[in-house]
Amino acid sequence: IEYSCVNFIFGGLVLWMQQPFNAEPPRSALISSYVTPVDFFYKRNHGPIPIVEDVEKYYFSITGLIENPKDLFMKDIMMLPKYNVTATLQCAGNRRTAMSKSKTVKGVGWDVSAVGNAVWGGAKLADVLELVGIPKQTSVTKSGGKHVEFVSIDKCKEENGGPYKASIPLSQATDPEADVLLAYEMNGEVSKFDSLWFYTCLGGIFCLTTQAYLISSTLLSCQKLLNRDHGYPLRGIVPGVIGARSVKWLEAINIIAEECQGFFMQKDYKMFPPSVNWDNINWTTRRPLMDFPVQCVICSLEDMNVIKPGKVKISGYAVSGGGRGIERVDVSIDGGKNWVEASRYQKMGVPYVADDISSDKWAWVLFEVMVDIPQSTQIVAKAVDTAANVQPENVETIWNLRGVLNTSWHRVSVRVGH
Ligand code: MTE
Ligand code: MO
Repeated sequence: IEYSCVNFIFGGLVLWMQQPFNAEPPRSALISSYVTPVDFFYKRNHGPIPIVEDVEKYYFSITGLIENPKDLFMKDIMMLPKYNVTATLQCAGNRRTAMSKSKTVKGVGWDVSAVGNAVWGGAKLADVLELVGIPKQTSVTKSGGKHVEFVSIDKCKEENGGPYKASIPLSQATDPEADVLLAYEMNGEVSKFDSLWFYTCLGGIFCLTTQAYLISSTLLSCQKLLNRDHGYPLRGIVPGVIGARSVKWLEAINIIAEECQGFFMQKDYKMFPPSVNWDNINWTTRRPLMDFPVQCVICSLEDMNVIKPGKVKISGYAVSGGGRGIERVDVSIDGGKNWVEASRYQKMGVPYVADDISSDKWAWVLFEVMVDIPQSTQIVAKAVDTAANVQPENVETIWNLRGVLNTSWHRVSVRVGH
């Protein structure tokens, strides 16, 4: 059964769909820390969350256009050098609801929090591929492999019951600088809660004893380094790229000649012009979305909040894809006529400088600025990335039927009351 749009607050997350499990935190939670705690990290699933019971027995295979296909166990991955990469993961559908206000779009009705910033711990995919004989910086294997396809354990209806999958170019996968990971840790946190808790609570409504049993067994089985909702025991992390390419619960990695032909690469997560509708769509005319464009969101205010006149702190996040940092964040308190520059940071109290080598290039910056708001108005925020890319002013100009990549200027209306 699917209960879409059950707007249900559970464990601090707003639940959009119970099955598959899709939830996001309230926007204010995002700015309370630079690294998003696992419990406040959005969860986006296309199918039921698989349960890997015995991590000792877990393995995935690397096959396809390579000389020596191999099965790898967790211990093989753990033996490789471990990297901690701070990277923001953002769903291409983040801010979809705002896009659907312009004209209906199809998809989960995300607000502005289908995004989170985590420290992912794991092996570099470039090192893993070296284990099976593919050198660093390879764009094509001897047998003609040009893409790396991640295949998951979870099955979804869009794939007609087949696994969720996606691919990235081999050149990116074998580039150590691209920081693509097979991650087995998230924030170094040992996870306590996952969506099983939700089902447990539902069960509890009907049977208290079952609940007690389930809670204890969930507790015992949840001492995992990577939360089950986020891909336990192993997931891909492709920094700077839309979330959909960071495949969770890896079952296999295939080296293939052409881009992955799966549903989520070819029939979804593409951006079409505003003129394309469900009757005239031709999916083959567009490429799969990869790098995220520059994005910026105000998190300290909800639409139509009532505030007192006077000084207010406006804060939020800004992030761009492809390893491009954030150059500037502008805030307006008059609907976009006049602007002030906000200050930016990644570590609390330390100002962020876009070209500083110590900055986390795959991660968001948080911004804040004090403004004086005398009367009801519209507050706007927009960012510029280090390649001088800017955001579109209005959502209408980038409207697309799947409601992806809404990176238009973020606007919140506030009412000033006494
Ligand atoms: N991987 C699998 N196996 N199944 C999925 O449904 N969803 C993708 C991606 N990887 C998905 C997946 C999408 S669309 C996003 S935005 C991110 O995972 C969300 O990751 P998270 O749930 O850890 O936040
Ligand atoms: Mo997504």
